[in-house]
Amino acid sequence: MPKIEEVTITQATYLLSAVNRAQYPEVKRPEIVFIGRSNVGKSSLINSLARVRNLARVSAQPGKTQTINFYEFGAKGPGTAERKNFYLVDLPGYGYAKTGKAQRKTWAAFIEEYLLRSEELRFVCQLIDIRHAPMRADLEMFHWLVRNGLPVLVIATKADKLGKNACAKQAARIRQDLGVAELSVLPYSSLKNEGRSDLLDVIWETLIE
Ligand SMILES: Nc1nc2c(ncn2[C@@H]2O[C@H](COP(=O)(O)OP(=O)(O)O)[C@@H](O)[C@H]2O)c(=O)[nH]1
Ligand SMILES: [Mg+2]
Repeated sequence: MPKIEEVTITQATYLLSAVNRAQYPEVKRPEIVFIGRSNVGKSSLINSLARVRNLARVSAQPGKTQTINFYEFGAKGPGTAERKNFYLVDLPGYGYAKTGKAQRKTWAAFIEEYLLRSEELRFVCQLIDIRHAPMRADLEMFHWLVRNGLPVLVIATKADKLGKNACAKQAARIRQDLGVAELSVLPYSSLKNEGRSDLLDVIWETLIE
C-alpha cells in the first residue's frame, strides 16, 4: 500500500529573542504564534514539531521567559517538492501568579503590540491543558484574540495524561467554556507526538494559501 505523504519539517533552528519591535527578525516570513499559561507545554510542543529535544527550553520554572522567541522552520509539502519557510513564535506565558500587576501590564502591552501589528501572522495556537477547564486568563485571552479578528486554533496539551474518551470529553468542555460550538480543539501530546501531523497540515494549508 502506498504510504500517505505527510508534511515534513526540513529545518528547525532558534533564531532570536526580542524584547521590543526593533529586535524582530529583519526577514519577514509567515508566523504561527503560540500562546498559553506558563507551564502549559509551549516549549515542549515546539520541540515536538521540530523533533529536536532542546530547541525550545523546557523549563520547570514557570514564568521565566519574558521575551518573544522566534524559531525558523522549513517544511516540505505532502506529495510535492514544494518547500516553505516560516517562523514559530513563542510568546511569554500569561497568568503566572507570581508576577505582579505592573509586570502583567507590561507583558500585555508588549504582547498586544506584537499580535496587533504583525503583518505576517497566520494564526494563533492557544494552548490549554486538557485536564483542566479553561481558567480566567485563558478565557480573557481567547476572547481578546477573537475580538481582534485573529484566527485561533485551540490546542489541548498533555493529552497523554488522559484516556481517549476523557480527552474527547475535555475537548468538548473546553469548546463549551470558550463559547464557540464549531471551534476546533486539537488534542496534542508532545510526549507521544500525538496531534503533530494534524497541526503540521493546518500550518501547511496556511502557508500555501
Ligand atoms: N506528559 C506530558 N507532559 C508534558 C507535555 N508537554 C509538556 N509537558 C511537561 O509540562 C511541563 C512544562 O512544559 P513546558 O514545555 O516547559 O511549558 P511552557 O512553560 O508552556 O513552555 C514540563 O515538565 C514538561 O515536561 C505533554 O505533552 N505530556
Ligand atoms: Mg516555555
